[in-house]
Amino acid sequence: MERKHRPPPLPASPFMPQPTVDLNNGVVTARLPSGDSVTIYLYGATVTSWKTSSGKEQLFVSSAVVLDGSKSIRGGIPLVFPNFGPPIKDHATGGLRQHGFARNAAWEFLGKSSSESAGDDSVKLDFGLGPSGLAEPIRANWDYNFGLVYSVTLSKNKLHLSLLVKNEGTKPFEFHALFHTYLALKDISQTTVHGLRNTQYVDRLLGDKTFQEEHDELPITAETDRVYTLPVATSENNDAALVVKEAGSPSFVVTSESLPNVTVWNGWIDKIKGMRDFEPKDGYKRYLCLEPGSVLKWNKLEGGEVWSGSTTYEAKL
Ligand code: TA6
Repeated sequence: MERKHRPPPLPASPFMPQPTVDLNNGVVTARLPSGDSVTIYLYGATVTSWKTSSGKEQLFVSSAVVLDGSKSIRGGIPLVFPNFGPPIKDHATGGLRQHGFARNAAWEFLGKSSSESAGDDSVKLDFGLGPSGLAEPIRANWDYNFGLVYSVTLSKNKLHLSLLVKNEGTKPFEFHALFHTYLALKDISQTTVHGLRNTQYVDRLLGDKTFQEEHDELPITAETDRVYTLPVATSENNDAALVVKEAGSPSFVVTSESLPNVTVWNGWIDKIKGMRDFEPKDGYKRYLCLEPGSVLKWNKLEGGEVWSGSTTYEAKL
């Protein structure tokens, strides 16, 4: 029986700190009571900072980064959609730029959500992009009615990224999607990637030929630009996790869902020397791009269909 004059629900305790989320001048910053924080530019919905409770920055951003919207952000986590790599001739994305338009587009902040428990330990930030967020020439070059919802969830020592793609129109379209994450390192020469052994990879530096990875701990000792195909998580290896190790200790654990590929990229000395917006030039020693995505085969959506893929980075140091 309904009680008369039921007291209002108790608010989350005023004494338990809550996550904070600010939006200023096109930049969203979220902070947890634990001190973990994340910063996202609406330009490209690019994550430019992820700090754990110790205050340690987990992402690499070039000190010559251009943040005025005139070019994609060099570092952090740029988004790649609808095409990975250089535009592909004779494909619907052939008129777009390298890595597509998502990282240069004006995304909308859709809002935040966090669990109601007092002293919450996570906050989810949602961003949206549709044809209206694209400059006319780009819309003309890829004339499909698409909808993207990109969610960034910050929790203690973890950053979860999820991209949902919807075909809002009737014409089917094909796309690639990838999180182009620049992980911050102390020293690339002390860094290895574990979890790729026996997987196949396309070597972008060797004519896109396919090889099998022999290393249990992959060292990065020269320019590296490889797209791996990961084993589908099974009951045996249900956590098909990748582990970035520094001096033998895990520094990042990376797990993904519905993303069959991961690109491992370090431009090394010469490639970085040629990048005007990449500074300092010895910065190649302090980053590794570990980029989960779905990029070796086109993903196809019929009208009304939806695709989603997600990745979780856990910082261990
Ligand atoms: O993901 C690796 C890669 O495709 C490399 O080939 C290199 O071009 C890198 O992306 C950076 O590309 P960007 O267009 O951001 O300069």
